[in-house]
Amino acid sequence: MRIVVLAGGIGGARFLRGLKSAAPDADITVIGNTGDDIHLFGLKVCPDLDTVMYTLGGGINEEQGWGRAGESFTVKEELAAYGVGPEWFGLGDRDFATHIVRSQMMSAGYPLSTVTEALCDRWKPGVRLLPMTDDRVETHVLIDTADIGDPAAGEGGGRKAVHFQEYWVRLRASVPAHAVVPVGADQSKPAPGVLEAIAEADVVLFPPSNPVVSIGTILAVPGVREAIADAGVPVVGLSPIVGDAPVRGMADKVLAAVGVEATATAVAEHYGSGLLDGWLVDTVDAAAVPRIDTAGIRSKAVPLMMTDVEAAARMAAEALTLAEEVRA
Ligand code: FO1
Repeated sequence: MRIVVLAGGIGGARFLRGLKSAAPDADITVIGNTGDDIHLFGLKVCPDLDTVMYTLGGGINEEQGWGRAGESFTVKEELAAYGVGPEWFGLGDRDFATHIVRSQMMSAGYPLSTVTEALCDRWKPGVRLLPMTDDRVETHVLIDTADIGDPAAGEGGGRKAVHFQEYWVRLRASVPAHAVVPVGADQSKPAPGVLEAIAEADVVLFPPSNPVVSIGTILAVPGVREAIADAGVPVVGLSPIVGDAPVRGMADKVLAAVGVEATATAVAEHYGSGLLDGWLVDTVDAAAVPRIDTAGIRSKAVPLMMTDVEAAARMAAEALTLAEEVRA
């Protein structure tokens, strides 16, 4: 069975670990979000690609869900000693090596997809990891300068765009987001293999990743949404919202920015029945199933807390079962 998964960061990676366990013989292609990418210290950092690669390759810092296990921060300390920022983004020494190899290969002219394949030669994630595009896309968030005491605010403040990572990590999404913009998405093209993987898929899955800044960004690459809608195979998603709150991260902040309520139902309707055929909600949201069904999306309530690999495997199995029910 050929499975295509649109994945963001931590939720997507943990789901994929369960999917590999639930469908060990499946041929899994991951289309990874690159809107979180950030250029720091002359290096290109790809948080969502690295989180998938490290998680499936066995190098992830399990508690954090990002970065490497067994990290040290000597380089980070030395950069700070030079007064070279930003200090708020925690890059470890082992992680730096990934960004150095990636940046070196990209300055030699290799596209991000080739670089990702080369990095995966080491990590062997057991899936084919494709960036959504080889073109530069970076998500920016529009906030009020008054909310961050920005000296440049002047009277009455105004608004400014900050890089997603600054909003997410430095600001901890603690201020309202007025807009979320995947800068460059409109001009980007799907990376080599992306449209082919979707066309050849037997099922497409939307894991419990952030519907705006992760899956939404992947769908913003021209051609991707249409390819999935036209693939003619079941598209099944798992709600990242449980009991009207995001399971982790701060998805509700960016959902508000795009006018979507933080509920399992609202996210399903946000993707739309033109795209989604099935939608798993957690058992606490079982009351939402009839309304989602009415919206033309086959829904089912199952436990959606990925407490360990076995729980994630059960969720993945439920998603594949729902896909077969939809296909029938
Ligand atoms: N998240 C944090 O909350 N704090 C950090 O200092 C941080 C550093 C970091 C470094 C490399 C990397 O690949 C991810 C990192 N993340 C950090 C997580 C990152 O912000 C998120 O994983 C994604 O961008 C959202 O899914």
